[in-house]
Amino acid sequence: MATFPKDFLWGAATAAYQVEGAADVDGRGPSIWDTFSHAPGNTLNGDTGDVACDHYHRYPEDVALMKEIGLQGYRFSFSWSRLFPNGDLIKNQKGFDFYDKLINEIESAGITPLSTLYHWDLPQMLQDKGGWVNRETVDRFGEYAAAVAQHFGDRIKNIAPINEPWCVSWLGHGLGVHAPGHKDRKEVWAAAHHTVIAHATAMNAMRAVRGDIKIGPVINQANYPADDPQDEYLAHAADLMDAMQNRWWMDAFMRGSYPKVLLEEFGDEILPVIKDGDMELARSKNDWLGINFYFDTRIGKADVANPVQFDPSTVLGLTIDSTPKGELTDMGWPLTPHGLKNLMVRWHKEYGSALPDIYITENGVAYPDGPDAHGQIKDERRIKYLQTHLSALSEAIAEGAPVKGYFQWSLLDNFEWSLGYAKRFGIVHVDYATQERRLKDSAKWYSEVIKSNGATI
Ligand code: GBH
Repeated sequence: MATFPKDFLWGAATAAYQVEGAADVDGRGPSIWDTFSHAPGNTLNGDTGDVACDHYHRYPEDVALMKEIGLQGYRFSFSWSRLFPNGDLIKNQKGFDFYDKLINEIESAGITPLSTLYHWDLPQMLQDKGGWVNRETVDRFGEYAAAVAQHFGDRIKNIAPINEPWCVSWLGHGLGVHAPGHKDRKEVWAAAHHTVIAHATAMNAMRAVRGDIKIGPVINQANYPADDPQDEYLAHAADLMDAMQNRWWMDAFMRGSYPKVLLEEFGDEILPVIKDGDMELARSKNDWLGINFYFDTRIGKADVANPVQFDPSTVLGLTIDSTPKGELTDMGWPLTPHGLKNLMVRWHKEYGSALPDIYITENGVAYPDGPDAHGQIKDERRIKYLQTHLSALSEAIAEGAPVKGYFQWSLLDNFEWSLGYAKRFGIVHVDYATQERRLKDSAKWYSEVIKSNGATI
């Protein structure tokens, strides 16, 4: 039976561009995702976040749903260009009004808000000056962070500066599947380093404003098991993949260094973007650590018929096969719940008492299930996914991993980036034609989990 600590925090998460809509309403400025999704060929069916779940107008109903489910925590992100349309310090008052109302609604429902400053929607004006490849963006981000802490810090006590900096760097600048859609490994290293420095800069800026905000990074992590660990090429490929996705961020934040294997192989590309003093700045005493987990990626020999389409290993110059095996989700991702346990146990062993409290800030799955003739949404496979991952998590906790909370991704079906509205991660179904919300069976199941603090898993 699964057991969780007494004060474990049960929540769900969303992100601004994926749910808010109202892209052109009340003075919001354009972000790189507006530009990217509106350019032909970048998203499935040309979908954009213009309307999304219209959460900007429907937030009272959405907070009521959170309350009905019994969520204790809610992780959302601020849209930078709704608060500061140009990415400078000229405020958009109506943007501040929106988040004031949202936060007050969340708090009156008795729910703890946890917020992200940057979930991929850079103000377009900053992209026009080079975006995350330009070091100046770090300074703008620090100013933005301080302004948010100043205004919302009396009510928001948990802030993650950047969501999944790996995705910002690799998917945005290496694979080109996310905004700004570039494919250039040199840009990847610059963005990867600048997001590390931006994290620390934002942390220091917020702490200078208020001492009572708890700050942590949110890192997407995965294991990269080699099919044959004795095979030198595969073992090396697995090591590189682990270094670029997990250790780049963990080493930077925990130790103030980058993985040796990356510096050895790509030092001529990486070192030019690192300035004196950067690595001391990078090593930041985080109050907590957010980890997003979806699945592990196997590392195999490349001589197969169906290599996966968007493979980050190619950006490193590797030729491997990582075609997932076994049952797949609607994203084509494998089911690897034990991977979540492995990661937690790994960090616990590696860092011991230096490891801050961990929150699983995202975990969830896409399946297409919609309402049947009676309006019921029987998403049994999602329940199974959540159940197996939460069981794995409880095993890690039993082994001593300091995991203090879990945020399911996502509260609502929403704009799944390049895949638009085709993929549904919600425990609440959204009918995009009518904007009608309906609890899926998984939401009802999750309610019971929360009520029993995990005993019904
Ligand atoms: C999260 O990203 C996002 O934070 C969230 O906004 C999003 O809606 C959610 O997941 C669901 O996708 O296949 O080569 O890209 C998760 C991103 C997905 C990034 C798996 C790494 C594997 C490597 N991660 N991906 S690749």
